[in-house]
Amino acid sequence: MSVHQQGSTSVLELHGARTGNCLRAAIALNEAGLSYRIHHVDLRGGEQRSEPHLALNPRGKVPVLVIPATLATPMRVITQSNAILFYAAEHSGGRLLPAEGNWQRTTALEAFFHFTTDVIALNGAAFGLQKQGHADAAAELTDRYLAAIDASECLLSDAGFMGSDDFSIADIAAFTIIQAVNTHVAWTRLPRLSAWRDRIAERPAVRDGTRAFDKT
Ligand SMILES: N[C@@H](CCC(=O)N[C@@H](CS)C(=O)NCC(=O)O)C(=O)O
Repeated sequence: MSVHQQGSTSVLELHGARTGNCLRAAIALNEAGLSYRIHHVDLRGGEQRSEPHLALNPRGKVPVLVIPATLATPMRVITQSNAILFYAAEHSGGRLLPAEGNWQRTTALEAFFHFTTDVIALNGAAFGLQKQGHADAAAELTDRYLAAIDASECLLSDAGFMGSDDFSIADIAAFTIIQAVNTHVAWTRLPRLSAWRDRIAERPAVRDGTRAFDKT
């Protein structure tokens, strides 16, 4: 999506709150070495449905990444966390996703989609169903995404990353959802996944991204 400049900022702006989807975007921008400003959106207060926010994202969701205008391009807006991950990857000089034609890219994407479609999407749906009082359906989806997390140990490469030999957006997608549901994961039977999680958590860009929406 691109929108006309509203004349505000010359750095990237990440609009969001302390949720898994927003932390995923923040970690990716950090890992890519992109500087950005945080704009807190008060979800409890309904700010995501305010006029200024809807002007950026008519679907009333966060995260939203605002890319400032340049002489050559208008201001642009990205509204899906995983699209923000791809934007970060494109601007990371190859550090977050291997180049096209490299088999490692395919295996990284395989792991990335395992987490986005089989874990993150089901987690979001389970959350919505639970809120609407459909506890049984929510529990069924929860069992399915926890099983997908169990199964993800076999996606770890010998080098210890999700799907490929290097850190990538697959690790970011996996780490943020696993942290969000961490108390439900059967860690004792997942030693490699547990070691991977500890290693990813120690990365400075991950540590800083995890705190991006903390209010000091
Ligand atoms: N698929 C979207 C999901 C966005 C989403 O559901 N965001 C939640 C917070 S994590 C939100 O904005 N909730 C506020 C609401 O629905 O009112 C993404 O990955 O960005």
